[in-house]
Amino acid sequence: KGDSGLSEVNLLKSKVSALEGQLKALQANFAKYQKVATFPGGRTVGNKVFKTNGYEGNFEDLKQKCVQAGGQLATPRNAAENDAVQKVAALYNKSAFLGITDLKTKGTFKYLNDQPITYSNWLQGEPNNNQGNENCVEIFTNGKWNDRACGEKRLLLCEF
Ligand code: GMH
Ligand code: CA
Repeated sequence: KGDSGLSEVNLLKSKVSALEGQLKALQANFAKYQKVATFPGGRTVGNKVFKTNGYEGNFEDLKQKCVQAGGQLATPRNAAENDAVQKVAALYNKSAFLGITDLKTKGTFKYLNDQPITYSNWLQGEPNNNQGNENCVEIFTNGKWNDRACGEKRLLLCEF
């Protein structure tokens, strides 16, 4: 068993070494695709990618397009994520709809998973439910939020 134990160790060493090489190549290729994903209309925060394709539509249209692409509407959950979303909106000089509404619970804004929001960046005086018809949330190019009618057309901004 002595010899076969040694050769097993050597076999494992060569396998670990091969995996290290493959991991290094994968990391380099991953770094390249991060650049591809964020040029020019994307930003990353941790493992989250925010991205637009320049399309504009109403809330339901945008929501569906993000899901169809394998993501969901951008949902900034902290200041760093809000900054990333703001930068993409500013790049296109357009407001975007977020993945937040009070459609089911008027007056209480929730994520698309029905959980109440734990971060917000409302403009002073918002949300004001203007004309009793504002159940969606737009983010302005300065990063501030405003409740807005879901039928308005805004920039598509998804997260992945
Ligand atoms: C009203 C006023 C404005 C405000 C808009 C906005 C619409 O027209 O209170 O000052 O900017 O509503 O909230 O979504
Ligand atoms: Ca409003």
